[in-house]
Amino acid sequence: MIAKTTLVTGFLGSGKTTTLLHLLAQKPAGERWAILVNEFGEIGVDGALLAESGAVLKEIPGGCMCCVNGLPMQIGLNTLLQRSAPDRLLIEPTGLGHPKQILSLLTSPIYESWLSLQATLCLLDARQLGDPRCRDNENFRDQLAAADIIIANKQDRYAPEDRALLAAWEREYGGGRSMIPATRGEIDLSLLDAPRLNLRELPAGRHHHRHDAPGAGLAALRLPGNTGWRRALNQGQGYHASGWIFDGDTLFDTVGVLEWARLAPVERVKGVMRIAEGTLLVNRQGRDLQIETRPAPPPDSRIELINPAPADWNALQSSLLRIRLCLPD
Ligand SMILES: Nc1nc2c(ncn2[C@@H]2O[C@H](COP(=O)(O)OP(=O)(O)OP(=O)(O)O)[C@@H](O)[C@H]2O)c(=O)[nH]1
Ligand SMILES: [Mg+2]
Repeated sequence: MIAKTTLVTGFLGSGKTTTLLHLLAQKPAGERWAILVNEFGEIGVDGALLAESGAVLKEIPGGCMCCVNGLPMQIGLNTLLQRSAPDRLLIEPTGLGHPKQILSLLTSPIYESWLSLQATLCLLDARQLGDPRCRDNENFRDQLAAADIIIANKQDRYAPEDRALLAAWEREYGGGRSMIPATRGEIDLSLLDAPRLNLRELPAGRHHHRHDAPGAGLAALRLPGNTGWRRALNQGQGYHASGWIFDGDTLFDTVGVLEWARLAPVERVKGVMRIAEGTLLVNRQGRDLQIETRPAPPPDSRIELINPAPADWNALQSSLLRIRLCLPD
């Protein structure tokens, strides 16, 4: 069985997971789908969002991107292909990663009899074209350069100037590729069968850290004692992340979590938290905060913050700990 494989790229918060959820909701009964997801942060939240989507899921923990895109990605891919023999495989790499390594992995001869790579779909929030931190980011640019089809997502949020930026980008860099407008990642399933046409050679992504530099790469911190939670820090690609994971018994104050997520002085917040009513999902990109509740409680609570500059993680942690309702014994 050869898995039809689609790489869904796009910068941080552009709507990759939302798009996967939309595609999964259209999965024909009887087909077996698998998802491989890799996040920048060590405390994966996208996996929890995709967990009940009806596909076999494999998460690659965050960490240093040049390392994660190598062996861990390959091991995750092999496990998925061998154990679940999917009809279709969808891959969401981190929004802060460079597409070159994952594309060379997927097109390497060892996978020829396992998967057939279809068009790469790149999610673009056109508002990011007006933000120099995105526009000048090599990974942002190369994700777009490597795409076969660009999904101009979040159309509901565009101002006229964002549309103008998008049109200018398309004129200069589009190269005749399809640009599909979308809201909430609502794209047609047939895009998964579009062929891969863009075979341009990308420059290799630069490594943005040295492995021997203090504090570089992943630094997971297990706190002493039976505290029922732990924190993991990560940095690389010009971004910093801090994530917290709490055991399933820890209950959070709903309003407290919403305020914390709204006010945290960071670019990106993603969380799946246990509240008295079940599960609270929080997802913030810039100032856009989306929330959702589900009646079933999550197996654990996890929340991740990502920012271009380091934030005061300890202060954020103290306020997060204060909004727990039940403290474990
Ligand atoms: N208003 C609006 N919000 C959207 C749209 N698509 C996605 N979002 C929201 O944007 C936020 C980020 O979406 P995700 O799907 O998590 O983005 P992502 O690219 O997977 O993010 P990372 O994995 O962190 O890079 C979420 O709060 C989504 O609900 C859209 O079309 N319009
Ligand atoms: Mg995602």
